[in-house]
Amino acid sequence: MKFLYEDVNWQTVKDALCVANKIHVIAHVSPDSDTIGSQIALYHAFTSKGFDVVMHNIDPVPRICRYLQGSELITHGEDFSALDGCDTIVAVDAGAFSRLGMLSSYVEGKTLINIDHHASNTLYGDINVVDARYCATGAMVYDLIQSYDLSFNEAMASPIYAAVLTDTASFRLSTVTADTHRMVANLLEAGASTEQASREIYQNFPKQRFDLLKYALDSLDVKHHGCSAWISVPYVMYEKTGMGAEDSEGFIDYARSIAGVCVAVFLREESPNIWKLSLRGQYPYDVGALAASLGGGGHKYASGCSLNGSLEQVSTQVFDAVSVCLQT
Ligand SMILES: [Mn+2]
Repeated sequence: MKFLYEDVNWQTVKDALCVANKIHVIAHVSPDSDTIGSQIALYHAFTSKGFDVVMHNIDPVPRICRYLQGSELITHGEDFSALDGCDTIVAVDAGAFSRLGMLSSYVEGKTLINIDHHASNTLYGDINVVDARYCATGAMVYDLIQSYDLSFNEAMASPIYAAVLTDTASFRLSTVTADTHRMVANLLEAGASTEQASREIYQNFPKQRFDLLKYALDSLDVKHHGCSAWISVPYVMYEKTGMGAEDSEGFIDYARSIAGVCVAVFLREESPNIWKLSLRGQYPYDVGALAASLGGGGHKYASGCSLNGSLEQVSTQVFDAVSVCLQT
């Protein structure tokens, strides 16, 4: 095996990168390990090709990614002025332009390359390589790096491993194939650190995260005769515990793991009356379509969107949408 997917055409991307003066690799807002891992792996690959590369995001690198070599080089914030010389932007794991958090004026006159595995991707780039067969954007980066005939080193392998590990919920999702495991074998041979990944990603939580989890589990409720499970955490709890969005990562898995549940719902109040809805579906229930009906997007069995209102208002709205989903 070489490529995960042989039929993906990386040539247009490579042609654009070849003529680039300076490349800006950007991750999505509220970054996760897939977007950051992809960003860092590309950074190392591009630098080894002799390209001039910078990494800049709107939001800071989450705690669980800070062990990755190169994460310290990622700058963040709304000020893009330091990126003046960049003429090519590579966006990783962002399903829509708005997910990058950058102004369209910044992009004007530059070549925007969109590399992503969300089925709902809006193809906002000048060049789009979007393929929902991939279990993670990190796996796409794996194929792109291979197309350069570069050999993987630890600096490239570890971030891709972290991306794939987390986006497959530790290799538990249906997106995982035999080739996924062959890729992981290659990454381990290249020096990807699995022990450090386990420790930093799954065994390094602040105690306050469990205060938040206790609250979340207290809110756990089943509806639709046991077919849907719900967890919600209001903004005030994030304030009280000092925790952020990344600290409730994985809470939805408790809802999903209940026997008989087909749709899991997690409502997180991002700021007063602004709720981030996360959804997980079980075959054949398409929560990607469900999220799209509420103005969001994502994958078939993992998706999300933003909703405004009180918990009661958004819950009613989501309840109705889940009812439709369960009937189809
Ligand atoms: Mn992803």
